[in-house]
Amino acid sequence: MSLLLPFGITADPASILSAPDAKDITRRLSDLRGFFNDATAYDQQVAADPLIYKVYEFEYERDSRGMGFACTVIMPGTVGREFHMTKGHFHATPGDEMYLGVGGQGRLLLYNRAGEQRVIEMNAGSVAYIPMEWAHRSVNVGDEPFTFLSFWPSGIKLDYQTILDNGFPMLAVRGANGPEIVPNPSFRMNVGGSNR
Ligand code: M6P
Ligand code: ZN
Repeated sequence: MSLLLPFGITADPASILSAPDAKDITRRLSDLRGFFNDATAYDQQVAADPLIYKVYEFEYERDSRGMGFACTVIMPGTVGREFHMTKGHFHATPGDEMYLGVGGQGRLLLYNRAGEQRVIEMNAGSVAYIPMEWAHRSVNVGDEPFTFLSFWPSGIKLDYQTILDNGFPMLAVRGANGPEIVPNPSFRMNVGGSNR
C-alpha cells in the first residue's frame, strides 16, 4: 500500500470524495428491510423506494494506527410515524467512535447489553462520544437533512444482525407536538447476538 500523504478537505460530499480511496454508500428504503418498526408502513412506502441516507467515507488501515471518517446525511421523513434513521449497529471488535453534528436536527439513540439506554440531541456543533459497548443509531427528527461527521479507529467490524434480531429499545416518532422517544413494544433483549 502506498504511503498516505497529508491532505485537507471540507465536510461536504464532493470534497470528501476527493480524498484517497473515499467512497459513498446509498441507503434507500429497500436497503433497510427489517429495521423500521412498522412493517405495514414499510411495505406501503418501499414501492417508491425513497433515499433514506448517504454516507461519504474513507478509512485507512495502517498497522493499527489508521482512522476512519464519514459524513452521513439522513433525509427528512418518516416510515409510518418513525423518523428516518440509520440501520444502527454494535461494534463487534474494539474501538470507540465520536460524532460531530454539522446541520439539521438529530437524535443519537444508544443502548448496551446491560439494558441501559441514552438519547443524545445532535444539532450543528454537538459532539457525542460512543463507547464501543453501546449500539448506536442516528435519527433525523427535523424537516431538513440531518448531517453529522463520525471518526473511529480503523478496522472495526460492525454487528447489524443483533439490531435486526432485537430492534432498538426506543423509537423516535413524530408526535402531535414534535419528536417523541417512545418504548419499542417489539424490542427483545437477546443476550446472544451474532457478528457480521
Ligand atoms: C456513521 C458512522 C458509520 C456508519 C454510518 C451509517 O457515519 O457510524 O460508521 O456506517 O453512520 O450507520 P449504519 O452503519 O448503522 O447504517
Ligand atoms: Zn459505529
